[in-house]
Amino acid sequence: MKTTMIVTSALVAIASLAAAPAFAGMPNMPGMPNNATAVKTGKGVGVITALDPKAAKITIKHGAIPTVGWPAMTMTFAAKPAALLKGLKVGQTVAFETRVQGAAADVTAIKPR
Ligand SMILES: [Cu+2]
Repeated sequence: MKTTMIVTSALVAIASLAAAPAFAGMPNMPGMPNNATAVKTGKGVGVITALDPKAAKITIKHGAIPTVGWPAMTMTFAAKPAALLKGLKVGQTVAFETRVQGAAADVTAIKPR
């Protein structure tokens, strides 16, 4: 029952985001037009689909993060600091914090869950 309620509220969040014209370009989010330069932060949960520690990059298939205006998607983040990626593996489910400014999205904290 609890799971059903969480899923339902997530779907409502996704549906309301999808209705907003500003999200038409979401599949290409890192490069999407974005006139907002304000810094936003959010917490998400997702699965690591790619890791590039040398480039400090991590790709996460994550759920909706309402505080930064994102529906669920797969995207690449810059890890700041890069040391955050130590010990992580592709396929792990992680909880993370993100800092978003314009088209730049950083992971500022991350841990397996
Ligand atoms: Cu995203």
